[in-house]
Amino acid sequence: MPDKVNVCLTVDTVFRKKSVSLWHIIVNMKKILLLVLSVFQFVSCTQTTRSAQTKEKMVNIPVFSADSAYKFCKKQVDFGPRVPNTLAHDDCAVYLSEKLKAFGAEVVNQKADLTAFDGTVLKSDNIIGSFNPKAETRILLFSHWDSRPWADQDSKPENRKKPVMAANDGASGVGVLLEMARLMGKNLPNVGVDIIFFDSEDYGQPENAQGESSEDSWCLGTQYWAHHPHVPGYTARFGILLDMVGAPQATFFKEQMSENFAGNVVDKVWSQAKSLGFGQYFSDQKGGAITDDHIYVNQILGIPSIDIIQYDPKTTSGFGSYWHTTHDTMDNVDKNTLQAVGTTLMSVVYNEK
Ligand code: AHN
Ligand code: ZN
Repeated sequence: MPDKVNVCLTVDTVFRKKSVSLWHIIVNMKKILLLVLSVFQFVSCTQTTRSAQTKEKMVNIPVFSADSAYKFCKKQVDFGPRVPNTLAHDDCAVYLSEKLKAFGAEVVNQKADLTAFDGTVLKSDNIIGSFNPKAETRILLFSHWDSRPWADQDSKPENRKKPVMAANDGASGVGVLLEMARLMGKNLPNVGVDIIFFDSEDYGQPENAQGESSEDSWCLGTQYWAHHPHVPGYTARFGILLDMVGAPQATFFKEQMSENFAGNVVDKVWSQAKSLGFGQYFSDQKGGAITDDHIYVNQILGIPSIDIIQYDPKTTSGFGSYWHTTHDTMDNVDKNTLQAVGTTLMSVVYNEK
């Protein structure tokens, strides 16, 4: 904390210039003042902020803890698959809402009955946590928190009806956002921030299902919120979706629809990542177009939104080999990847004015 040391030296210099006849009083005052300043310095140093140079001035950015994000991720997975209409799902919803509240967010639980492609009514719960709720300028950060009910991409046919543990495909994004919420509650950013954990993203129609395939069978929670935002007339400067952000050595390619709708936001995030030394995760290569929660935020609400989503060129799906399989477990979540994503997003948010 060199800036705090500077404060002490300045005061010291000023006191040396005082009259000699007042020497004893000054020495005593100096001791008291230095004591007060060192207490202040100690308190400041415990805030664990990182300074970053922007074009205009230094900003203090709280330091993202990957250990903490990892724990938030594991806690969700420990409930079991968070498939809508299950106890694990409902227990996890309570956990997520309580966590956001404990971190100081204003929380809304947006419950809705949403009908899936197969007619199942999903008792859905979008969980919304707002920081600086009255601020007009807002940033939207979102992830889905539900688990896919079927591991339909599993290599073993006997696993394809089992639910997905969704460590990466669900819990990783939420874990990063919970850690950001923890830090934001202690040290508010300049702008308003809304964190939304969307439900019922992953109940989409399997490729081998009967009937016409429907892209809109995915992202049901987001579609509902976009039509019924928690605040009437809701808008935000931009939105960032985190989807599958925990795999070891994940690469995030520039997703096509993010580029089309919000190219400047892609540039903002990718250049921040690069300047922080995370260029190996945030690749400059173009990814394909992905139907994901950001599409509806862009199309329905007109909030320019991007998707940070793993692209794995080695697989035919383009997603990680664990995707929609029984292997989407904590073994596939890596703290280094969580660190890269979390640190980048903290810089993005704290540099907004
Ligand atoms: C489709 O598979 C159509 N979109 C991917 C959205 C998704 C599912 N993200 C995570 N799980
Ligand atoms: Zn999925």
